[in-house]
Amino acid sequence: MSSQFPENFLWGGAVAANQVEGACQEDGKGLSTADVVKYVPPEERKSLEHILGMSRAELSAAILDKQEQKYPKRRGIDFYHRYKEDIALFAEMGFKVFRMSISWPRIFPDGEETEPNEAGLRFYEDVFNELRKYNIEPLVTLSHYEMPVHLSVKYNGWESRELIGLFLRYADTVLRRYKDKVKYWLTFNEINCTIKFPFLGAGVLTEGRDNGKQAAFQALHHQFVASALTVKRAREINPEFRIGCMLARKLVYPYSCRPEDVLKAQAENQMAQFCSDVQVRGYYPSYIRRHLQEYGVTIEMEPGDEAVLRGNLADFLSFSYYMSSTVSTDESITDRTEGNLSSGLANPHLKSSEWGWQIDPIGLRVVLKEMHDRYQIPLFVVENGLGAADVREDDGSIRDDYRIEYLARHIEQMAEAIADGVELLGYTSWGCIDLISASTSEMRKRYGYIYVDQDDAGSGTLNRYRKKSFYWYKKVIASNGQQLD
Ligand code: BGP
Repeated sequence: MSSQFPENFLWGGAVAANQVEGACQEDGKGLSTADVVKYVPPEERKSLEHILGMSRAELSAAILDKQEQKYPKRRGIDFYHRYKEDIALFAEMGFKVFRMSISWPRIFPDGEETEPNEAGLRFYEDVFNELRKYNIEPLVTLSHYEMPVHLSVKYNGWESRELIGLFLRYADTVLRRYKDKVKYWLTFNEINCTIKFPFLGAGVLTEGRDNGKQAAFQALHHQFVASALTVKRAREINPEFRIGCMLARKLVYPYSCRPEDVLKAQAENQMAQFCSDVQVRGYYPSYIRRHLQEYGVTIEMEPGDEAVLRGNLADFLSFSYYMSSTVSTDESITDRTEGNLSSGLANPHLKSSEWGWQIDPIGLRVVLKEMHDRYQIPLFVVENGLGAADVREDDGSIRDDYRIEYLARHIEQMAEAIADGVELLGYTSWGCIDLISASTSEMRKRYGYIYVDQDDAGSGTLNRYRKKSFYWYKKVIASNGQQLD
């Protein structure tokens, strides 16, 4: 049977600067909003809001805190110094594409400088040159939860409109500097997460506000405008650029066929869809008005914002997909499930990962078909993976058969979606090398094809080891998605 995947399908893996680089303030880099997020031991993890929320007092203390080991994202996995070794391993698997992000404060430490930090620019130039050596295409996220923390302190992050101009200064600088080295760009990682986690997504503190959602949606609007203006600027710099928007695509099913459950699931799914509507269609969909009313939110727009959104649409739509969940209006159903920056009611038909994320490969096909039907533009799966507590055996092997099973089933469903008519550009599985978890800042939750010898406290040699899935993914890529088992 011939592969469903097109010959030029971009197989690869994904990371984010704040979860891998380390070198937190080396070579001129400024502190990012990721560098002030503390590790929270499992017994203290009340909720994601608790882990990812931030008060002014916590923020001020963290900025001054020199006890680096409390902040795992300050050390990452030392990719900053080991990127050549890591890229050689990606090349050994046969990667065609590598998704990474640029850390804004490595280029503009406080975010307000008029001149960029040359050492920061040089680092990413070296990384792109290393990727080019192996014909690996960079897929670069401009903002992946790592903005200059100074902008959060001074402006309350993206709630202030000043951020648009400052972001464009940063985006323009890197788009021009790397215009001959990078073709594929993403603006904001999981832009819809700003709604629920405004500090993570937009450096916004909502402490003491009677309506935190007002600040979150206003910040999101500024990000939409900045994203559209970045698309505009990019096309002026290099018409060959392909600029995508990026969503956390959380698929929510109705718990039952009761119409009330169907309606509730539709409303939940609309909150992700709203962000792709704005960036792919170019306007706020009418259904969002009722959601905003219910939140008591009034978005302030400047004259010209709507024209900017309408006139600068994304070239492709990328998204993260890990799991699905369900909702119900029946209060008696209490069995809950966790998820990627989300939670919901557990689906009795699905198994869960150790972290409680429900494994649903068919759900990936559902969202691919839904989004392709809605937008008729190319799609890109830029995050998908299984977080698990991998163990290195005495013989040095890491037998992550469970990850192979998870990935193989999801790749199978991508092939089905392509057969259903979906135009899919590529697949960068999340955490192609073990890294610091975004939500919990732990190392124990591993995603990689490559094991990194480091624990939650930062102890370990940082040595890299190939897992069983490393050799499996190499065969998947070599067979263009045909050899999955
Ligand atoms: C997404 C982020 C990634 C990645 C992923 C896995 O929200 O874009 O940075 O971390 O989630 O989540 P976690 O690391 O919390 O398991």
